[in-house]
Amino acid sequence: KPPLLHTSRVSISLLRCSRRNTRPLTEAWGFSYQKFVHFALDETKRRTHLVSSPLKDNFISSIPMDGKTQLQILSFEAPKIRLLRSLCVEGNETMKVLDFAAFPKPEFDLPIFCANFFTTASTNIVVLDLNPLHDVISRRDYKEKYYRSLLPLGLKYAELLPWGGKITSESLRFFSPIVIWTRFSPSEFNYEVLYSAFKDYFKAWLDLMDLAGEEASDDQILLNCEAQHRYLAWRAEKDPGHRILNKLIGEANAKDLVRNFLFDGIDELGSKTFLDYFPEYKCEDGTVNEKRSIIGKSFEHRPWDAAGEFVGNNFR
Ligand code: BLA
Repeated sequence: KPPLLHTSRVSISLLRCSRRNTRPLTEAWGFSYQKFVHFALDETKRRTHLVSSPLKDNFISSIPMDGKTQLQILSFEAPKIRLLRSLCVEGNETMKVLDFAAFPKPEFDLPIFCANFFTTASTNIVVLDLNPLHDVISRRDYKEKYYRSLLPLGLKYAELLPWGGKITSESLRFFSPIVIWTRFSPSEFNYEVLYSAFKDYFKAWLDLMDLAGEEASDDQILLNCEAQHRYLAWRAEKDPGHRILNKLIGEANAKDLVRNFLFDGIDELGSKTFLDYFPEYKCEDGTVNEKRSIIGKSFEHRPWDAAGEFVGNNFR
């Protein structure tokens, strides 16, 4: 039986902050994703031995920017963490970005922590999740092991940060029953909720990490390796942020950043190609279809019910 994990509370200060307090932040640019990153690093350091990874040193000098935008990258590793990395884009009046992820070592079947926030003056696009390493629909045991005790946490935020509408259908297989996929307009209240959700989700991930035991069999480690490699292959090829990174730092630098920093491991954890994993993207001439989605967008409503059962498009 999986141990019952604590499900953190939305902080009291947040509850005191009235829901009606949704005044837009004209000075919203004062807010920063840096505090999210600081929180995560401090919290991780309290729980494990975090060491700086040399990965990022290869990039610092190779990123020409427009003179205003700052692109901050950080990367670390720990006894159970293969790669904990962060990309933060700020200093530009038109957007802010946080792409924060933690990838476990293949000896552990832990989910992948994933926080992707894209903010402009008019909107925020948010994906926050403990992305499952293995398929939560066909592998019920995996879902039970990691998500059953987290469902109350997911439900709380599903109310505060409601489902963001139709998405690339293919993305759904990388999301968990507690995924937060939402869009909202900038307001102090919304940022407080998002910060609170980030803290709670990250602490939940660290709790799982604390408890995780090393796999006993080499076969299982291989399966974990392949599952993580498939995930990296998906994101390195189809992440919606690529176009913006291309614009910011040029195509060659963006490609390098994506393959050797954001989704580092793609050349080490396996040898299959994107098309081996996702053959439906193969064009007649053998190249990868540039479309993000073959099936198209769907899932207008949250495709999991309150008990964490997958209901797909049959939302009632
Ligand atoms: C939009 N980002 C999105 C969307 C999703 C994600 C689901 C909605 C559009 C869609 O349906 O595809 C995020 N998709 C994910 C994640 C996974 C996935 C995390 O499959 C994981 C498995 N986003 C970033 C970065 C930038 C960024 C670094 O992470 C920019 C530098 C931008 N995301 C971005 C933009 C959009 C977006 C501009 C809107 C564009 C669009 O809808 O195509």
